[in-house]
Amino acid sequence: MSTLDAPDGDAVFRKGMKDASVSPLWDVMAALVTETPQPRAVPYVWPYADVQPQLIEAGHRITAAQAERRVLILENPGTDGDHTITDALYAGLQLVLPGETAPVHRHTQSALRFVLESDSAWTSVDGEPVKMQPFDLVLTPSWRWHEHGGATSPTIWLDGLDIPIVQRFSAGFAERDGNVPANDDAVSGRTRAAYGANLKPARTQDIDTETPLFHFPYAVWSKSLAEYAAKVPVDPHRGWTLEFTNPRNGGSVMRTISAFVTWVPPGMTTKPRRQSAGAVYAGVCGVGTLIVDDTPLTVGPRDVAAVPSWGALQIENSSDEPLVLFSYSDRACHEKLGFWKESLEQ
Ligand code: GTQ
Repeated sequence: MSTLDAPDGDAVFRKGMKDASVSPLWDVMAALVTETPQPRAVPYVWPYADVQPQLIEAGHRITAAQAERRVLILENPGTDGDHTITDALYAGLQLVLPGETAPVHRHTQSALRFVLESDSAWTSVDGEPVKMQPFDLVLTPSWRWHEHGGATSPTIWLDGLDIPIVQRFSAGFAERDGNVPANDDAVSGRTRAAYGANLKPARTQDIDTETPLFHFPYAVWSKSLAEYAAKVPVDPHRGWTLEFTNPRNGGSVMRTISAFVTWVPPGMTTKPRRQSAGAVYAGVCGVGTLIVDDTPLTVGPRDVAAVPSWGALQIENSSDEPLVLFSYSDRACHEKLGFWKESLEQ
């Protein structure tokens, strides 16, 4: 008599499998190999007016030095407190107060900062400081030493990191000691002078493919985006969207994270667009609605929203001023791994 013929055969078989650390694919096949992405993350918005006071309260309770980074993580309600805003990305709001320095460290994880409030704060990358102005994009690519300081008023930015991706690969390393190698080249403005005008230093071939530019000032990107909007017909699915690029290869701004700015004119609602990448949006100016499948997310300046993989996204600007949004996504990974898909609907 085979095990399956025994009265309790199935239970015995299942216990045997469990004891042998195997499991039947047929129980989970449909959940593992889905016809379309089934993200755990849900469409969601974090209004700045709700989160900013909690961050200021955190400022009364813990110093930047104690916390290492004083950050409130934006936890997607669908991902069960596992510190993700989409299935593969992390987001947080970081506060630096006058007189504080968030101590120098480096890690495998790539980080971007989208500045929400700042007068005079700086971030330094491998010792080179850049001043952070509202709506500037500042990058800390993988394994670069970085610290933050110089605030003269409470300074707040959106942190976007690939923490869940690095975690899934168990590929994370970090160094926290202060043994930062002296970088004699680290003069403020050096990188912009070298790479900021589609030029680069004439010397041996770059072996590093990571972006050398790590500061994309609002004053520069907003001017380009406005001129683009004035000269090119609007894309029905994307509004006017420009991607930040790595000047070394024209690709995504960091290896794992893509970043964009979007302009939607008054009165426009974009046609539904799905993409396999999960995205995070932050409002810059105007007020609009991200409609994700049937969920409306109202986004004004400094509000942050999650648009999970394969959600049908429409961006509606019912106000009478332009709606400008910053976004970042894991599209860079999808493209490199051959995963990326997009569906433009009517
Ligand atoms: O500023 O280096 O939100 O290392 C999470 C991890 C910020 C940072 C975060 C980090 C940082």
